[in-house]
Amino acid sequence: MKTLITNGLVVNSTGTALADVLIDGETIAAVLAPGSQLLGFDVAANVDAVIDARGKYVIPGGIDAHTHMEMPFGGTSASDTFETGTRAAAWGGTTSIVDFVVQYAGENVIDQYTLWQAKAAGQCAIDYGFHQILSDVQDSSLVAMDELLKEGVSSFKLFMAYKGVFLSDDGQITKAMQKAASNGSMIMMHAENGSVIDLLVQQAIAAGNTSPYFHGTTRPWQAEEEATHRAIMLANLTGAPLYVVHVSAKQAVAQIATARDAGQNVFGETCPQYLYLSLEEQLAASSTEWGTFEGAKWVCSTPLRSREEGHQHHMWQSLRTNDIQMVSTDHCPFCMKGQKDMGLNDFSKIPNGIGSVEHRMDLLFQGVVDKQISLERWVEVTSTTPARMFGMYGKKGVIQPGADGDVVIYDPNGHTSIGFGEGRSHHMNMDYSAWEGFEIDGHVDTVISRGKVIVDDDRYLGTKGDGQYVPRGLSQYLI
Ligand code: DUC
Ligand code: ZN
Ligand code: ZN
Repeated sequence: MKTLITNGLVVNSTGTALADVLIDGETIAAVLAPGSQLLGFDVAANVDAVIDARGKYVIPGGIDAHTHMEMPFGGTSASDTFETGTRAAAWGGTTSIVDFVVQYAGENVIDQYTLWQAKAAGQCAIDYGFHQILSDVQDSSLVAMDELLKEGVSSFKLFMAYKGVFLSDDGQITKAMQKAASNGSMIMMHAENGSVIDLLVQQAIAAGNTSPYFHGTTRPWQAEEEATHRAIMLANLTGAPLYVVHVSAKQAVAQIATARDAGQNVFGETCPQYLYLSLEEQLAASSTEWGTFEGAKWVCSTPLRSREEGHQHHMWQSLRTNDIQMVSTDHCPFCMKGQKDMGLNDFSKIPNGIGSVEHRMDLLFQGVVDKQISLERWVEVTSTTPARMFGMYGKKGVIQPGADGDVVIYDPNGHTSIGFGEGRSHHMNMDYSAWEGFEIDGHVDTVISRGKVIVDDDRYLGTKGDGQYVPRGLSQYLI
């Protein structure tokens, strides 16, 4: 199958050009001057399909490097399976995810990796890779870090919060970092001080402060800044590269910026929820249906921060200045009925997470419209940097000959209404939308995954199992 996308504005992180894009089979074969002439040969007359992208952007497919499909967590499991979550991602212009294999204390890392490969096999709508979560860092886990590298798992996530579930102590973190420093892999960190949070949560519940709002107040920015600083110091000690996930506090950004300015290999990721949503507007929300429990829809960790304190504004600024390098979703959806409502009388029992995998490309494009980031930076933070950060660049994250045919045609004159109402868009397996009512001045028109059109004109044309496992190399930000 040969497809030619004509007359679009090709947007790479390095710049834009009016060009035609030829996809041959699963691969981009050529990027041509508009008009599709190649040494007098009429390309358009010799392909199977021509897609007219006049007036539209032609961008590399989105890469969401932080998702938790069907993750067992908080006494339940994330409501999107690999099948439903990757299909929703495709609807929103994301053509690759990197999900997390979970290892809880006592479990064997390689056994868990094998289990996650089996869960995802034949299910995904788009390409997928894996990071590996390590909780207790057993001797066998350190050996597994070398073995997994050969399998294309080049990043390992540790948690400084969730005691008894995921938390690794500083000694365990140091051990894993020493291994990463020696084998070239990336350490990803959930940076919140778990002991402090556990104490504040206990005190809040004892005082009768049980509503979702207190999820935010018991995970203060100081707990994020402190843990971020500690993670940076341990990375400095060991020489490991460090990627801090879901940064939400401006003070944590400052720690990352300081370390980067000092020459350390430290990177920061934020998520759409920390750019748009807040403690005051969402976590404190009440509705007729849910009363003061409405805020449970937005219980995630790190938590939504105060708009009065200016975290959201600072996060957009940090994306512009490259103090924060990329945007993932931390997609971890739970339904209100039967999942979030486990915490009706105790916010600490609300499963942590919100669903955004479908909307990340749109929400960040709105940042272009609102002049928060440039068009090229949109592509960079949603596709190119994730590809480079996690060893996929060249095949992913760029429109160039030799790259996978993962291409999105985005209409800047289109419109997307997010949510469940009439004419709105929502395909994730949830009974609510964390983004209900958001209006986007743009629209994902066509999504092509390895040369196959899987979304076109608001129709889903893909099939379960289209997506393939992507073995990843080392981060291209490291020497
Ligand atoms: N935070 C969430 O909100 N959900 C999944 C795990 C995490 O760290
Ligand atoms: Zn986390
Ligand atoms: Zn996460």
